[in-house]
Amino acid sequence: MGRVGEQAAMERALAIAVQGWGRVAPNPLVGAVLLRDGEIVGEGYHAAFGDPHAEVAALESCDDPRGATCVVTLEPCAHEGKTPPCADALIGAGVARVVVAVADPNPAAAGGIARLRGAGIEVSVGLCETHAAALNAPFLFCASRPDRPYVALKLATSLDGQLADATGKSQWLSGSEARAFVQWLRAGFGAIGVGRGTAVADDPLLTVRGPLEPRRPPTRVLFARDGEVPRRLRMFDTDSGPVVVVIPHSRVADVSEAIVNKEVMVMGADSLTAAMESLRRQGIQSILIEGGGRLATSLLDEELVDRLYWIQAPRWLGTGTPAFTRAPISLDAAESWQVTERRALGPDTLLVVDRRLCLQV
Ligand code: AOF
Ligand code: ZN
Repeated sequence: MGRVGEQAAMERALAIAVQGWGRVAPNPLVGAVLLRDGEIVGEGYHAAFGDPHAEVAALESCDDPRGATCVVTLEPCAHEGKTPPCADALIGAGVARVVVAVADPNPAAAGGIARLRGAGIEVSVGLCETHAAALNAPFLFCASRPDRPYVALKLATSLDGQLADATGKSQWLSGSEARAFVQWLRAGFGAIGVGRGTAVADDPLLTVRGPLEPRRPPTRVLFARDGEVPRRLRMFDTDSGPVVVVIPHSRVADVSEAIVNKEVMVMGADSLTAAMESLRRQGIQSILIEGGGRLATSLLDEELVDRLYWIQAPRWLGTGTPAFTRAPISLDAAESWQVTERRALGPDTLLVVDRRLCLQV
């Protein structure tokens, strides 16, 4: 194997960090690689909430970390949290240099960079920072925005942007790889949301049913702007995790009365912005919206979407249910988003597109 540079080591650290998806939230995904003379001599990642941090896992995997460079996706912590400070562990282990992708915006944990430098360790910050900021977009967003959850939209469409054919059929537009990806994706979000149209048309369970079992089952959220909610839906099964129905305040009493499962929480909110604020107050830090087109359009119109996971199936449907039905936006006024990832999911294509990433703390 050729020599591994710091860039390649950071890419490796970012790749292994993802293995904590669904298990570490609301903590960030963090990976660390120990490098000596162009060779990887240790690596680790934060595998589960409360478990050792990435740097400590990497140090534990290494016979002799003295003089090595630690390449890590997030600033090493300086706090005594569920585990002792990583900055102290790195100092104690005698590493010579630390390369950090992004600073930690969590005031309780930050300060590791200064502490390392104070101990005479060379620290460089910013390598692969865009990739690292995309990796932890929900964590970084929540640190600077206490008002609402991080909102991601997941849509599977045809080549011509339809969510369903002209008869309303959408199962299965995308293939099995894309569906497996969605199960994995769900596991890392605090909540999964749908609009009333989708809830009625598809009656989805909205549970996580892939091989990755989430640390906590995501809360399932039904957004019913018109306040019309069926008495029974499959997603109202609270044995599979908490359920919230969001409706206008004026409908709360009636709907609470009507829904058969009394454990379903009925939340009054007169706009999507107000709904998101209430969800954050309930402790939800990230939500994956899975449709339909009307909810997706309203969220975009209200500037409530931070990321789009767009699965494009290579089929034509002509007319059907369009993903978006927005008012015209002139090219001069059109906001540019940033493609963070392009990936094949079997025959389908995944595009991850970010509105803006939080880099500054
Ligand atoms: C690191 N390395 O691998 C992670 C860090 O709840 P605790 O005690 O585990 O602390 C979590 C906080 O520590 C988290 O919010 C973030 O600021 C930082 N996470 N830091 O040095 C890691 N996961
Ligand atoms: Zn730490």
